[in-house]
Amino acid sequence: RKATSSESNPNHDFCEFLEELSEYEKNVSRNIHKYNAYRKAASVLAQHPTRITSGDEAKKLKGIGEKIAKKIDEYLATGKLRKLENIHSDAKSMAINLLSRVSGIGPAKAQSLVDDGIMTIDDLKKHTDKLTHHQIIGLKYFEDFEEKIPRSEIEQIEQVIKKVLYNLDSEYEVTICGSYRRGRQESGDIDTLITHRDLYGCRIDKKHKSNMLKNIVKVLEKCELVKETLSLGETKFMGACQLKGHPMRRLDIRLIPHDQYYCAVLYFTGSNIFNQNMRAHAQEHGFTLNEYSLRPVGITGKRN
Ligand code: DCP
Ligand code: MG
Ligand code: MN
Repeated sequence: RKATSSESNPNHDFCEFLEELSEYEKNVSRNIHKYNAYRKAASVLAQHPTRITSGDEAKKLKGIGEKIAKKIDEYLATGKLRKLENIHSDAKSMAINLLSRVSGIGPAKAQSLVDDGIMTIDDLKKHTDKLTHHQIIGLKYFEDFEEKIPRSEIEQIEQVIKKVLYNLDSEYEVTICGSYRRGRQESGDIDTLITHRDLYGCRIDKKHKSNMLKNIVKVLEKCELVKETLSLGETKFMGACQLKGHPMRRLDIRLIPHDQYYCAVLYFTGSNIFNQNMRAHAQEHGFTLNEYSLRPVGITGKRN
């Protein structure tokens, strides 16, 4: 699970309810401001070295205001939150949360399915006519995709991808980013970045580029690593891969121009909150940082 819910975090129970509230705001209320506020508070508490013993103490931390402080007091006094209790008893919001866990189903789609009376995964299996190809595959491997991927398995997959690609062309470069590159023992998916020396910003010949990722996917299918395609464009592949005897795993591949590669590696390594902080830090020094480049403010970055 998330770093904030780890046992070594003395405030993990607060973090857990804040994360649950943030998921509720994102998926049910669709209030992105509250979602961000709860996530920020959870991240601040996760980094706090000692157990918080009152709302007032929590309020001294940056990112925790009156409302969250009150929730901490309520939780400390009663061991639960009325708001969460109400959420739990709300079957519709439960169903939206459940259906949003299917790869390809976002909160709006989940809402419309629930409005049509679809409340469970089994219901959904009877209504695949309402789903896109991505969503159908997400449903087919619902249980597999929920399982975390052990680091050792990603290491094996990394070896396969590197062997196959370097064999195809020694000028490819491959980096697995995301939580794996942050050193986590388990990951939700495999975030693969690939570049090639010929793939250089605006100079890239369009035809060459448009076939490159499709060819990569083709060879990864041929070696029986890639088993499903959710979506495939010129620069982005979303799909599923599987090692013999293991669950199906979510695999993302992005093809990146060589001159943008290291900013992309940085961005796709995350975490999300680290990226936000790093962008703010760059801004304070008069730079704009994004997934394409790091530049003095006022000069645009994306070129292709
Ligand atoms: N990212 C980001 N902002 C987003 C989406 C992604 O900054 N809105 C970056 C940071 C993430 C990275 O991309 O760490 C990969 O995204 P994932 O959703 O795959 O997240 P993680 O790899 O960090 O976690 P998980 O183990 O759940 O895949
Ligand atoms: Mg990931
Ligand atoms: Mn990912």
